[in-house]
Amino acid sequence: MRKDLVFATNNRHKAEEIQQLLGEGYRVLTLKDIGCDVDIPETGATFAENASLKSSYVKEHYQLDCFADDSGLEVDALGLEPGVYSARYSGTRDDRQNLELVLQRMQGEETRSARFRTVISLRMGSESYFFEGTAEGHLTEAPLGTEGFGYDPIFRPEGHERTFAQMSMEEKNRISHRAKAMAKLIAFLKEGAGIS
Ligand code: ITT
Repeated sequence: MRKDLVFATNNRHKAEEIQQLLGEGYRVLTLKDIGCDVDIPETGATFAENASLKSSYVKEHYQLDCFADDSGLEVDALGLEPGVYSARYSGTRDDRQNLELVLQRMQGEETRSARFRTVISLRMGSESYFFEGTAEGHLTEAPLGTEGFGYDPIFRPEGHERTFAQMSMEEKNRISHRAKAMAKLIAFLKEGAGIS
């Protein structure tokens, strides 16, 4: 039987990616699916705090077990920015403007190491759990590829010749930060905790 899981997100790309990772055994419900149209404030200073704010909001207002993630890009030469500000780095939610600002700030910079980081917060019953995943890589000089979202066109993962945006969703899902954090969440759920 398919289990319902609330994923506290408004980002349909992420919901699609995670549905694919979870497979047939689960049905991922988004905030829209449960009738929640609140833009839950992400005012934390860390990915864990922001993920927790989102999962706790659903738990407290809908009494549903829920998980939420917060992710972002950490660029070493920019002191780990954009970090928790990834979604609005340029002051807008426009992916193109955000990645252009990163490229602009990285102009002439030789140290181009960066990573995507995801932290998942799971609120189950009265318990709270965290799962983390990272994808190490380097920033390109210019955007390459049209798949994915966010900073995918400027991020080339370690050991690969192409950016995330030049990979299919399946290929990205094998190596991404979110996939790694999700794998830990799935392993935890399969250990028998279960979700009601
Ligand atoms: P929700 O908060 O509604 O879940 P969001 O778009 O804000 O959606 P995140 O907080 O997880 O998603 O991510 C913040 C930003 O970090 C996101 O808008 C992208 O710019 C970037 N980002 C996160 N994961 C990414 C990925 O896999 N590829 C490219 N960019 C990513």
